[in-house]
Amino acid sequence: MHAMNVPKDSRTVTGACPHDCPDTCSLLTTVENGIAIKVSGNPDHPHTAGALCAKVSKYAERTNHAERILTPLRRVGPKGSGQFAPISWDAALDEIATKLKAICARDAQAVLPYSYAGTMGLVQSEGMAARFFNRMGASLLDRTICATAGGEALTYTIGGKIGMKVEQFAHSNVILIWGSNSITSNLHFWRHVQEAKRKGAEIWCIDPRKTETADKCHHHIQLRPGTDAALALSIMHMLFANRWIDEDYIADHTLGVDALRERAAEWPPERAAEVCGVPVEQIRHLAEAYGQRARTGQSVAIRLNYGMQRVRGGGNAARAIACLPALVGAWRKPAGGLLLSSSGMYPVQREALYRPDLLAGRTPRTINMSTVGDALNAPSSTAFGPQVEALIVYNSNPVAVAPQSGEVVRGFAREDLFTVVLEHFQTDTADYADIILPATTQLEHWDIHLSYGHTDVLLNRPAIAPMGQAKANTQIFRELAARMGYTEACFAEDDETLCRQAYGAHVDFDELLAKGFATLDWPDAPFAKGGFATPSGKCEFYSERLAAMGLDAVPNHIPNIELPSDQFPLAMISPPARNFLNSTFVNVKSLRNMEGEPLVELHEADAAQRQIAHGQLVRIYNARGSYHCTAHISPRARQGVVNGLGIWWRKLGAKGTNVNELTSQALTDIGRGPTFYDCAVQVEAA
Ligand SMILES: Nc1nc2c(c(=O)[nH]1)N[C@H]1C(S)=C(S)[C@@H](COP(=O)(O)OP(=O)(O)OC[C@H]3O[C@@H](n4cnc5c(=O)[nH]c(N)nc54)[C@H](O)[C@@H]3O)O[C@H]1N2
Ligand SMILES: Nc1nc2c(c(=O)[nH]1)N[C@H]1C(S)=C(S)[C@@H](COP(=O)(O)OP(=O)(O)OC[C@H]3O[C@@H](n4cnc5c(=O)[nH]c(N)nc54)[C@H](O)[C@@H]3O)O[C@H]1N2
Ligand SMILES: [Mo]
Repeated sequence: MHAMNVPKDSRTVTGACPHDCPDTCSLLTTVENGIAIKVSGNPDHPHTAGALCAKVSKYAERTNHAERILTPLRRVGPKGSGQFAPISWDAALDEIATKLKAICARDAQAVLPYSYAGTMGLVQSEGMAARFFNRMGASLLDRTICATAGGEALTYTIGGKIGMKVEQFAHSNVILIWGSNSITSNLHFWRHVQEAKRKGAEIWCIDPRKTETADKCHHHIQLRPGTDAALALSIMHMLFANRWIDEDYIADHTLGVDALRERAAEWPPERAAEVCGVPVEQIRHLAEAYGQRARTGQSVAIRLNYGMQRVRGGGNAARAIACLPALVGAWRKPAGGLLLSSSGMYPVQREALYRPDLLAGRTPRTINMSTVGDALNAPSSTAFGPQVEALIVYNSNPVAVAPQSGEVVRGFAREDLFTVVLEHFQTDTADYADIILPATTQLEHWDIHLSYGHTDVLLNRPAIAPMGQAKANTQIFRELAARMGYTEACFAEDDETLCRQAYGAHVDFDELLAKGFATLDWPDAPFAKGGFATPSGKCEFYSERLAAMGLDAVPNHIPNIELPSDQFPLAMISPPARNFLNSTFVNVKSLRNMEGEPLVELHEADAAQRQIAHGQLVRIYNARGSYHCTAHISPRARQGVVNGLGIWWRKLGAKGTNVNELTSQALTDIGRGPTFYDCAVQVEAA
């Protein structure tokens, strides 16, 4: 390009991708005349390596979207009708503060904040919001909707969300991609797999759906949903039986091997093959690849992700899988072991940032976000506490993403519930607001990030000024705090100060300012000599802590709640669509066009049995509701399992439905998480 074609005020600003994805990319935003025109991957950041996914490549399109909410809005039609009129910031904040003060005078616990990972930034997620709600004494939110089953299971086993460094997978000899569609949801990890593959590594995928990732692996174990613990226990069975175990590592660095051996003895491969619905030879082959290669000194690694923990036994399954590396001594090698999440490696200064001291000795009740439908419909009672009277939603779209939409919608539709939604767009949730407040996007505010898939800290600088009248979440809570009469100095701190507080002296902020990222000190082979973060310091096959909670101390297979029945013979899973990020980007036209329409993948035999043709409109149903979408007869579906790819906006789907009409509010064995993929349905031509 000729230099004279570049406008004078063209510049590039370094930021961080805010999305709920393990990759946490470093972004370069090109700004011309104050407008963000392009977002690209930072070539200087090793984990990003100059490449973005299709979705975030469209981040400028999303930010500049014609339907961005750019002024505060007040409801003018019936609840849920989505009819709003603009109001001033003063009017909006005054009304909210007046309502909240009246409720707090009775019981602040009647106020419920509801938020998740619309932005993963430590500052714009809970930075100022947590201070505000702690000072108020509002109900606490148990943030379980994604990762607590696997996360807590890992904590009980190896001590936290810690493990291998992601870049080490490039040097592994065997990689098990377990419950993850990496090409869709963890693209930058997939690069390392490709490198390992080029060097001769053997790659396994364990997934009920024949994903684009499964297509590119050497082996695919297409098991029934919710049977991963059975598979893991039968692998252990073979490891013990063939002595493909590392006796020294087990003796020095693990707890409870005898109990685990006994449990594994109950799971010969034949039994697991029956439960998982896969050929027994496949299980034998996998156990051999994993166990024997480890015995001969090769690096065996597991990329566990969250797809396998969204069922009743998800916690136990994650625990069973997390025991495998210690059994074979895989942790001895930098390219061996396991990675589920790296978020526990970060020294986040939570007390400084979130200020739990502002609770001042109060212990508000905790409400589980995964059962928000039930919570909103619950009357006051001694067990529950006060009925929820006000709901403040930010960084989340619960009407679309929370399980059992019927109940969620019924709760949001309550005329006596006062709902405030901080958003970029008029989502399904915003439709039910009394007041919508326009929030800034990542290109318009400061933030600082961890990653749950690598080990760098990233800083996000604002690239452009807030659009329209949008304000950062932090600023909105600052201004609300002032109106509520909260005078503590922490409510006056600006976003850059919050960014500095997030890691305190643990991260060199000047380096962040200069480069946009900084690498944590996390060892290669972190558990080569043990040192697990559990109470015993060992990998806990046997967990005293679980036993004390009345749970099985040793991992076991816990069958799904909703096993196929005559009435509902099909198992449904609802993993992410590649071009959406949960329900984000569904309203970005270029990406929606790539996904086409809401659809369910069906195996040809299941379709034939029901006389369903490819492309036909179908009704998927169970006792909780119906979801109307298009049938795709697809080789990706296992017989008996349907894949309802998520998470469409209800209002963009047929009859205003999405896949969460069908999911239940039942919780996982460990971690109080949702059971999205533990769901039996029937399908019929519409
Ligand atoms: N493009 C894209 N990327 C995303 C997201 C998105 O919506 N879109 N979401 C982000 C979020 S919030 C998260 S938490 C992560 C999730 O990241 P991952 O945990 O890696 O999850 P997914 O990629 O959803 O892959 C889950 C896989 O698990 C499979 N699965 C379902 N049930 C079972 C089971 O019982 N056992 C086994 N073994 N597998 C099962 C599904 O078929 C699916 O292929 O991805 C993030 N990245
Ligand atoms: N059936 C089914 N349901 C699922 C899943 C599944 O696999 N199947 N996956 C589950 C998982 S893993 C997750 S993590 C949840 C995710 O659920 P959510 O965390 O609710 O994620 P999103 O649907 O992406 O909605 C995030 C919203 O935050 C908004 N937002 C983004 N940045 C900001 C900001 O800076 N300020 C404000 N105020 N708003 C912002 C976006 O516009 C978007 O509407 O969904 C869960 N639901
Ligand atoms: Mo998630």
